[in-house]
Amino acid sequence: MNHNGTQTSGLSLDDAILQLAEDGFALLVGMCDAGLATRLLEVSTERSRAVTQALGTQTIGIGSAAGFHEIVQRSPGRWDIPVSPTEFGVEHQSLPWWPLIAGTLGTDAEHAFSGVVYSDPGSPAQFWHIDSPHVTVEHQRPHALNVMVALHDITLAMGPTELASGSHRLTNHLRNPALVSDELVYQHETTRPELLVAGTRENVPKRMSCPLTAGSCLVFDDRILHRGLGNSSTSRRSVAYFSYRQADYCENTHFESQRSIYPAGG
Ligand SMILES: O=C(O)CCC(=O)C(=O)O
Repeated sequence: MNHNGTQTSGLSLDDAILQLAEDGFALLVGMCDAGLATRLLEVSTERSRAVTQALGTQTIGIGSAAGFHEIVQRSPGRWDIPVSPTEFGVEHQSLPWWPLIAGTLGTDAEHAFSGVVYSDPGSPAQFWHIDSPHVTVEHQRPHALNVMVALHDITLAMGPTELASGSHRLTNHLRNPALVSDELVYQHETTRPELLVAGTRENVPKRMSCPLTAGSCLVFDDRILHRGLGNSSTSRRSVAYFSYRQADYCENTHFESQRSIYPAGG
């Protein structure tokens, strides 16, 4: 995976586990068959239709605390709609990426969140961010992993997810006093790969993004610096996500809303 848009070919499970530890992400080309990708897209499209209809003219800000249980605007024009595995009609331990999750987080890893993130045509790139902070000064194996599934072919113009390779080792605010945990987790304009190595001799982590074919998956460590790129195409860009955590990890910075789009008792 690189700036020129070349996808890595299939990886063995052992190689994917190693790459995830080393680079903080693994690209699994063609991981989902067409039937699974179609099902995830159909459920996502119908859920998004129902939720945006129920949202109606209610205002919604940016970020999970300003959103609703059913929908969060992650950045302007980028929508996150939770959908459970049951609602998707899947059993999460039977999904094709489960061996990689179990091999990294342990066989007792738990499903944390799932849903769809889609970006509207014309939506801008996000600010760089991580999904959860490091919890110890020493580098540990991941406590949470995200799987992003391309629900259709995603061109560079549609804005795939961009990652800063290896940055999961550099986002530790407990180790680097120049980093502010909240500014890493809650998209902040000054957060970018260069910040992680400012004042050190370390190389700036390389920015990685590539077009994705339908059913391909990007699996990444929750602590890696990443962002959704802008959508300069004329089509919606949709990815399903499945997030997993170690059995004893329960911090939640993903969904902090206290309200529903549906009227109480409705
Ligand atoms: O849309 C994407 O590609 C990534 C979204 C994301 O990282 C987020 O909303 O936190």
